[in-house]
Amino acid sequence: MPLTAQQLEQYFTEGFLIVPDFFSRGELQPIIEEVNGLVDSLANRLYNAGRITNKCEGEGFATRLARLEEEYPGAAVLIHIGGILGPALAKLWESERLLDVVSQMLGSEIAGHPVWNLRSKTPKNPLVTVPWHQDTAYLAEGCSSTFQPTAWIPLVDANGVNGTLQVLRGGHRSGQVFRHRLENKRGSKASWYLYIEEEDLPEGEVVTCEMPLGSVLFLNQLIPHRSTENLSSHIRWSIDLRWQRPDEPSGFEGIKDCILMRTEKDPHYRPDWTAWAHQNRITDAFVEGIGAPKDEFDAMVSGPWMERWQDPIEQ
Ligand SMILES: O=C(O)CCC(=O)C(=O)O
Repeated sequence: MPLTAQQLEQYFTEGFLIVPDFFSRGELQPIIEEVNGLVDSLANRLYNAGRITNKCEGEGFATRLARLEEEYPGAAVLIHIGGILGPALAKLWESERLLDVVSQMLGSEIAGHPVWNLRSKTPKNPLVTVPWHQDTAYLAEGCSSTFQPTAWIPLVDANGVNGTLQVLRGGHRSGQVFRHRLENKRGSKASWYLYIEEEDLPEGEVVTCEMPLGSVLFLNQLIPHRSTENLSSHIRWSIDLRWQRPDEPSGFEGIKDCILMRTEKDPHYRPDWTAWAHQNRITDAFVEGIGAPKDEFDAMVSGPWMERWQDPIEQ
């Protein structure tokens, strides 16, 4: 199901594109089961370590992690930073369906970018409400002109109530990286997110992306976007995946490499996920220097953007 010329044009001019019914529920089900396995494993590890007394086994995909979060604040962040790519998600990432669309954007040579996320947006949890940012700001300076399309894929119906994405229509067009600040400097919020002040955002219409299960939102690396608060009583699960041309700067050099996914040199080429899928970009790379988590249940995140956006005035 390639994009139409009109969809591609919309993606390039507006910086985003919503494609409804891109995946069937059945195609996403193996990922949902994989996520259930991750949550179960976390519950068991927290229980065995004496951090929780209730594994919340009676709850399902939509609620279990939220109950665990009540037992152990930070559980949702631990799922986010778990970092191990499961086989079902790897299969989706390298699927013909996605790569055919990405090749319409990037051409024949395609690599997966090391920044991917499984997001468990638990209800009324400010630590999973992501403020206005451009994805490129989280990478090293100098790679903002590397074209890095993202696919944001909800694993539930995502909407204005449970905290879907909002994008600033056409906000990528100037090619500029706007000034970002570290949110953990903004009072008491112990988050690792970057944010753009409203006054630093370009003019543009804010679009709230209504995303029924099965739809995919394609984003440009420069489009300002955010996710709103989850006001519902269930978890808004989603994944975000990124690609680029393999020979361009990734902004993640020295931390984790891109993984080649498609090349015209070998039409039968398939990525070998063995080592890559087990290299956790968040924890492994920061064991030295920037500050590794103190123990496996420490829910703090570090990354290269923390250095990049230090504000000298606030030191
Ligand atoms: O899923 C979310 O809540 C935020 C996603 C996001 O901002 C991103 O993928 O860059």
